[in-house]
Amino acid sequence: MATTVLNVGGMSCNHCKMAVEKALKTLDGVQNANVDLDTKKVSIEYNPAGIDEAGLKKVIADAGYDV
Ligand SMILES: [Cu+2]
Repeated sequence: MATTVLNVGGMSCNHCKMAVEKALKTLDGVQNANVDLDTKKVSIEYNPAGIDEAGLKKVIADAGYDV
């Protein structure tokens, strides 16, 4: 497993937190995703064999947030 922390813009409330976490967790390669609204960061545990950081960013962008 690898862990990465990404800065995500546009998250303002608990709904945003849930939306970003849910979008990430639906991915096969993602083990866990946790948004910190105070710092606007999401830490993601993922399997690098299943998805790369570019793929993670794409999913966040597709959910409507700036990454
Ligand atoms: Cu929100």
